[in-house]
Amino acid sequence: MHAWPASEVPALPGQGLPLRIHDTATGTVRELVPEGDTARIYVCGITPYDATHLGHAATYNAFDLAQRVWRDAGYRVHYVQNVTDVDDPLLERAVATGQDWTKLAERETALFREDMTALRILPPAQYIGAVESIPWIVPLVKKLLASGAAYELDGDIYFSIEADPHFGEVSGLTREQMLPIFAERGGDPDRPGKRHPLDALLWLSARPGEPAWDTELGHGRPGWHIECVAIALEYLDMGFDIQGGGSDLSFPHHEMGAAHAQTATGTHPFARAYVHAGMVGLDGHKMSKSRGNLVFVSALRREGVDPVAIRLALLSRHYRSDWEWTKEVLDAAVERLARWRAAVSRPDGPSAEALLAEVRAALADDLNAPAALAAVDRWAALQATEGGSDTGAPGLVSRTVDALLGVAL
Ligand code: 5CA
Ligand code: ZN
Repeated sequence: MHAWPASEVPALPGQGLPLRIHDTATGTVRELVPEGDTARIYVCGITPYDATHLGHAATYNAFDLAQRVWRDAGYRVHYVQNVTDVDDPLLERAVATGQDWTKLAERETALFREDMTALRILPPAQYIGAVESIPWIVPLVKKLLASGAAYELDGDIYFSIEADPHFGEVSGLTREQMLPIFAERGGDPDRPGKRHPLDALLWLSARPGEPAWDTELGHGRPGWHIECVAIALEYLDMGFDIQGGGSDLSFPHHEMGAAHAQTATGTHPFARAYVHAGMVGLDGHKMSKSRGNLVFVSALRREGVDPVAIRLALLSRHYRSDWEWTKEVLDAAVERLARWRAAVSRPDGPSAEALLAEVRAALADDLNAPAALAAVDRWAALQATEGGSDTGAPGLVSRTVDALLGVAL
């Protein structure tokens, strides 16, 4: 399916720094140098049964920063994202609201594209639906079956976690710690007949009233984890740089995905780093479609909130921390945006070369956006109090925040 239009990224003088980023698998922040001239990144996309909320937006904002840092450091970026356009929550919502599941998915995906465009999140080169990926999923599952890493249970097909000696390395969880999380996040640990309670579905045989496809695996639909594996392998291959998403995906989704891919290809690792954004909450709970405590990007836009201010609000929190969306967070961003716009609207100002270096250093250091905002705040304060005579400075500040933070002044 098609992605969304890219906003232009202005060129900056000099070159950015190598990206250091936190990898969940090692628990460390380390330099991640792409092999060759292209960084490869896969970020898990939405399940389109409801509109984009600020938690989703915060996660895509984080990976957008990684993309911008790499581009500034002289790399091309090959970015791939999926849309889980067939899965339990989508089908359940369609039934509950009496809608056609394809129409629901199409409508919410279209809204997501609009939100991403408004927030100036750079689009993926390939934006691929689960349904589109079925032709790549089938041979992968066949391969896993042939090697004994997958098995049938009443027409469904499961992945055997024991097939991957690296299983557990992404999340670092013990089997005991995994079990309750697996049950909470779509797994079925108690189903009788499984070889191991943590084994995950690769393929579901057709359920009454649910969509299904005729394939060599039978009449059915794909499981969730294998969808992202098939898409990532199709476009990025093994050993790509970043597998990204929110921290709720580290287990089981990214753990299972890595295990499926490593077992199917016989190589390791699936991704060189597993990068996870913190959870955005509202009223003391993680924002989630199932809980319903949501603030939608589209609703804020409809209320007339400048999307640039929404983006600045997201940038004001470090991507790895869990944080609460409040009116104060948005108000502070609106105020900051006005301050910055006033500062760059003057014909001259204090030199901005140091600011560019500071923003580059902050973002290269595990995408520290709050530190980057603080650096711009300092320049704006100096502009307001002392001003300066550098006629190139306001333009350079505008280009810096545009190229590196996606903020249009
Ligand atoms: N389609 C799958 C991934 S393959 C999925 O998790 N979809 S989702 O719509 O539930 O979430 C889309 C992305 O937003 C995921 O990366 C998820 O980790 C992230 N996300 C969901 N809720 C939040 C939240 N409250 N805060 C931050 N990120 C979130
Ligand atoms: Zn995914």
